[in-house]
Amino acid sequence: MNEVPTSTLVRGACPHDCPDTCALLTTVEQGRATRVQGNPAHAPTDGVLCTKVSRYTERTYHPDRLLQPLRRVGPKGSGQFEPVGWDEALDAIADRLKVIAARDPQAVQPYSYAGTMGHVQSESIAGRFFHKLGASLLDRTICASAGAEALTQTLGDKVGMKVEFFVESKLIVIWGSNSIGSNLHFWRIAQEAKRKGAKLVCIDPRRTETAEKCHEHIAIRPGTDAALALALMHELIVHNWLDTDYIDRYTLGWEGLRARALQWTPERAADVCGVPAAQIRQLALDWGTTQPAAIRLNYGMQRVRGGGNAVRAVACLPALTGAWRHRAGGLLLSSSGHFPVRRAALQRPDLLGERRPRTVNMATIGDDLLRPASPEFGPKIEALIVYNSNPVAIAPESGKVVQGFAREDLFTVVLEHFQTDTADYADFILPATTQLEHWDIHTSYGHTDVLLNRPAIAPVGQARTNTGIFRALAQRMGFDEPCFTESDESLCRSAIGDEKDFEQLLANGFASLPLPDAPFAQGGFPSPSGRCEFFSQRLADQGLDGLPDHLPNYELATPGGRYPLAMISPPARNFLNSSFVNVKSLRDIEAEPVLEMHPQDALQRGIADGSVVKVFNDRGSYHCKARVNKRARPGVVNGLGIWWRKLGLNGTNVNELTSQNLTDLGRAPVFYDCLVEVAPDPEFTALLAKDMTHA
Ligand SMILES: Nc1nc2c(c(=O)[nH]1)N[C@H]1C(S)=C(S)[C@@H](COP(=O)(O)OP(=O)(O)OC[C@H]3O[C@@H](n4cnc5c(=O)[nH]c(N)nc54)[C@H](O)[C@@H]3O)O[C@H]1N2
Ligand SMILES: Nc1nc2c(c(=O)[nH]1)N[C@H]1C(S)=C(S)[C@@H](COP(=O)(O)OP(=O)(O)OC[C@H]3O[C@@H](n4cnc5c(=O)[nH]c(N)nc54)[C@H](O)[C@@H]3O)O[C@H]1N2
Ligand code: SF4
Ligand SMILES: [Mo]
Repeated sequence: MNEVPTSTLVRGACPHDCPDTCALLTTVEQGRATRVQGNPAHAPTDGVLCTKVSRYTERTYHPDRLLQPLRRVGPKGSGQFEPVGWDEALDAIADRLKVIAARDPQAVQPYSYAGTMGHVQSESIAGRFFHKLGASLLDRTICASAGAEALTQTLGDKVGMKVEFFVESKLIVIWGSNSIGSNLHFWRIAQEAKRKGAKLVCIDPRRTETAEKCHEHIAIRPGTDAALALALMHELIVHNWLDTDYIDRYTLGWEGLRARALQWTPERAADVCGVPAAQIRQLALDWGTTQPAAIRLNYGMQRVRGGGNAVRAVACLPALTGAWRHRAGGLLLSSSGHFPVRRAALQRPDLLGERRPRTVNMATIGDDLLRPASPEFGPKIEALIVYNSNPVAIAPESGKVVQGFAREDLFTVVLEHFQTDTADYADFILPATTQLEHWDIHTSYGHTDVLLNRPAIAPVGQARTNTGIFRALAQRMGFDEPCFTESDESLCRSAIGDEKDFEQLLANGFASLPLPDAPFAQGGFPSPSGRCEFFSQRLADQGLDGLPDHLPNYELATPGGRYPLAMISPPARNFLNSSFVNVKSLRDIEAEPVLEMHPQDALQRGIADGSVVKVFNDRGSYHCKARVNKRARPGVVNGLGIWWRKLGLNGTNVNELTSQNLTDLGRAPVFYDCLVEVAPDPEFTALLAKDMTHA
C-alpha cells in the first residue's frame, strides 16, 4: 500500500495584474510548495487557473530566483553584481538616502506598479516610508488611468455590472479586450451565455483568439472607438431605439450628446474606423433591440490619445437603451470602486504633514530621469526605489528610459524576484518574497470578492517581504512611529477594517461584497448628480470638453508618410506584462518576439512569414520575427509584448518604438498610438542563423 505523503493545502490569491483575481490552493509537502491550483469553492475562479499561474511553483523555485542581496560591481546595465549581507546593503542604502534627503527629499523617487496587486505588499509600509521621508509622489498611470478617469467622469466611480450576470445577457459586446488572453474567467461566462443563445460581438483591430470565437468581429482601426460609439448613438436616435424614461430620470446632458451624435452618420464613422457602415448599422440594431445587453469593456481601447473620451462615449451606451435596468445589462470596465479599501490607513498620507511633494508621472519616467533641476520640475531625480515593476521593459520610449537608468549619478535600488532588465541597472538588488511566501489582501477589478493570501512556505533563500524591507529601512532612517512596526497580518486587517469580515476571510479565504444585483436599475450612480453624466461639469470646469468626442490619434498615417503602419502591442497570452518571460516553459510557447502583419502589407515590403524584420520609427528600432497572417488588419501591425529586452533578438523590445505622449484624460501612456515602418533584415536573419548553429 502506498503511503500518502503529509501535505497541506494553503488558501491564497493570485497576485497578478489581471481582472480575474483567482483564489489559489497551494499544496505544501515537507515545507515545499508542489502544486498551485484554482480553488473550486470560489465561484469566479471555478477551480481553474490560467497556464501562467498554474506554473507558479516553476517561477517560485526558478534557478534564477534572487536569493540574496546584490551590490553592483560593473558599469550600469552590465548586470555584474556581488553578494552582500542584508545589514550592509540596508545600511548603505539608508546612508545614501539620508544624504540626498537632507538636500531635498523630493530627489528620491519611488517607482512601483502592480507586480503584485496585494494591498499590503504594494503601497502599505512603502507608502508610509515615502510619505514620512517626503519623497516625490508617483502618478500611477501606466495601465488604467485614462479609462478609470473616464468612468469616474461618467458613472461616478470604477463601478459596473456584476460579472456573474453576463451569463444571462442576450448580447455581449467585448470591446477592446482579448478575454481569452487576459480575462479568461470572463470568457468562461461569455461562452456559457453563448451556449444559452447570446450573440457575441468583439471590437478589436486584431483578430484575436477571442474575436475568432465571437459571432461578429469588428476590426476597427486603433483609436477610433469614440467615432463608432457616436455612430451607434446616431442610429439609436434615428430609429428611436431609446429608453427615454431612463434618459429623463437618470442621465445628465442628453440634449448636448444627442446633437453631437447626430453629426456621426454610420458612413462618416465607417470612414474613420475603417469598417463597413453596414456592420455599424447591424451593431446598432442589435444594441437597440436586444435586452438584456451588456458591454465588457477593457483597457485595450484606452491606450491612445483619445482613450478617455472613447471610454466615456462607450460608457454612455447602456443608459441610452436603459440596459442598466436588468442585472444582465449595462457595462463592466472595472469593479474596483465597489471595494471600501482603507487606503489612507494603509499608506498614511498624513505622515507628510504640511509638505506637498511634487508628483512624477510614471509614464514619462524616460524624460523625467533625464531632466535637470528647474523651478518647474524641482530637483533632479537622484535616487530611484523600484518595486513591483520592471520599467526598463514596460515604460514607453525605452531608449530614453535606458539612458535615464544608465546615469552614473543616479542611485537605484530594485526589489525583485529576478534580475530583470531594470535590476541590471540597480546599485543594489534586494530579493523579495513571492505570493507563496507572504501575507496579503486582495480586491479585484473584474469581480466583487475580497481574498486573503496566506503564506504557504517560508521565504526562499534570504528573500524578504517588501513590507519587511521598508520596515528595516525605516528603522535605519530613524522613523520611530509605531506604524512602521505594524505586522503584515495586522495590515491585512487594517485594509478592510471590519473584524467580522476578517474572520470570514481567515476561515474561507474569500468573501463577497454585499451589493445589489442591478446597481443602477434606478439610477443612483455615484456621480455628483447621481446620474449617468453624458455631460461632465467637472471636465468642463477643467477647460475640457464636457461631452465625449472622437479625438484622432497623435500619430495618424498619411499618404506617402514615412511611417505608414499603426502598431499596437497587446500582451502575449503566456506572459503577464513582462512577468513570466523568463519562465522557460512559457517562453517556449511564445517562442520569440513577433510582429503580426497582414499578407498585403508584408507582400508590399517583401517580407516572408518567419523572417526577421526591423520595426522602426524616429524613436528607435526593434528586431523580431514577422508572422504574416490575418490576425493583423491591413495597415495595422501587432507587436506582441512585453518581452524582456535581454531575452529578445537584439536586446530591445517593442517599447523602443512607443512614445511618451499622454492620453486626453488620466495622463496615461499611449502605447497603441504609434506609427512605424517595417523592413526585411536579411543580414540580421543570416547572423541569427549563424549564431544558432554555434549555440
Ligand atoms: N495573459 C495576459 N493577461 C493579462 C495581461 C497580460 O500581459 N497577459 N495583462 C494584464 C493587464 S496589466 C491588463 S491592464 C489587462 C489588459 O487587458 P485588456 O484590457 O483586455 O487589454 P489588452 O489585452 O491590452 O488589449 C485588449 C485588446 O484591445 C485591442 N485594442 C488595441 N487597440 C485598440 C483600440 O484602439 N480599440 C479597440 N477596440 N481595441 C483595441 C488589442 O488588440 C487587444 O486584443 O490584462 C491583464 N491580463
Ligand atoms: N508596449 C506596451 N507596453 C505596456 C503595455 C502594453 O500593452 N504594451 N501594458 C502596460 C500595462 S497595462 C501595465 S499594467 C504595465 C505593467 O508593468 P509592470 O507593473 O512593471 O509589470 P511587470 O512587467 O509584470 O513587472 C512587475 C515586476 O514586479 C515583480 N514583482 C512581482 N511581485 C513582487 C513582489 O511581491 N515584490 C517585489 N519586490 N516585486 C514583485 C515581478 O517579478 C516583475 O518583474 O506595462 C505597460 N506596458
Ligand atoms: S493571472 Fe489572472 S487568470 Fe491567471 S491565475 Fe491570476 S487571476 Fe487567474
Ligand atoms: Mo495593466
